[in-house]
Amino acid sequence: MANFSLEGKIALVTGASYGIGFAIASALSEAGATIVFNDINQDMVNKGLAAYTEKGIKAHGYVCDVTNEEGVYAMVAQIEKEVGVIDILVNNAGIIKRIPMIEMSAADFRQVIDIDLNGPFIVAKAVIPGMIKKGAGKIINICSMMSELGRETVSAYAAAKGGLKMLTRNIASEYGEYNIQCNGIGPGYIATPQTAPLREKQADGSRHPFDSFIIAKTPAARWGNPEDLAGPAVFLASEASDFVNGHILYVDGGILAYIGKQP
Ligand code: NAP
Ligand code: GCO
Repeated sequence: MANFSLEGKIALVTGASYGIGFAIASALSEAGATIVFNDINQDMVNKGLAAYTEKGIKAHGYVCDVTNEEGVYAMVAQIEKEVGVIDILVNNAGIIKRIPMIEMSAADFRQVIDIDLNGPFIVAKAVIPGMIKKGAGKIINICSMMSELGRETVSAYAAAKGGLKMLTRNIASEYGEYNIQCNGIGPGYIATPQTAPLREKQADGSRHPFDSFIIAKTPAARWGNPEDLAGPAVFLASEASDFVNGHILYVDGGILAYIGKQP
């Protein structure tokens, strides 16, 4: 039987006060890992800590912006002192800005790239030395359908998530020899605050057109839930995936395999 246990492991999940990060951290905890997470302000960290406590999880929360290199290094040093050396990193923190490309400012484009691509680079490079010393490590980058596909209004996000796919393959290439596995999870359309505007009911109570569009594009005929990512995350964080490296596991209810429902 493959070993899916995370007993004795320390997992850092970025931006995990709620949403996909929270669901992944909860699953890693259920598999035995000690959970550490960060968010950008104390209020969010407190909300996260309360949510973990409610689930019976003793998590460690830190205030840290993943784009602040000095701040990330300080956080990783503090985690090593207070909790231990990180075995598993989940680069989850991310934002999206839905703006038609020719109306988007370069500053907005840069901000998305900074959080969604530079952030994972910074946090990964801060934890890799500890993993090398330990002789093992797991990095999971949260990619997207937009690592493969484009669509109107998400140029910066697609550029960042496409880049994150290649950063994943590069980390696998560069540090695989140290027994570090770096893989991605590409969630399909998942019901979280990030996608709430795409699911808002119309004034007449009908579905948002994008909501109907996603149901028609998904063989599973539904949005995903953050919990749909639990099993794939535990797999990629555990010894069960020790020879899986540089892979993007799409958890999309079949979207990438499907041409879409005929009208
Ligand atoms: P979400 O609900 O918006 O949560 C994102 C989290 O990241 C929040 O806790 C947010 O904190 C945090 N964050 C943002 N900027 C940060 C920064 N600079 N430093 C630290 N933390 C930061 O998003 P989600 O839907 O759970 O998505 C999580 C990840 O999955 C993202 O990378 C997203 O792109 C990806 N994803 C989502 C979907 C989907 O359908 N929902 C699909 C594919 C991929 P604040 O709330 O304080 O800003
Ligand atoms: C959008 C969505 C997506 C999802 C997700 C898909 O506006 O198209 O927000 O980008 O969040 O990343 O996998």
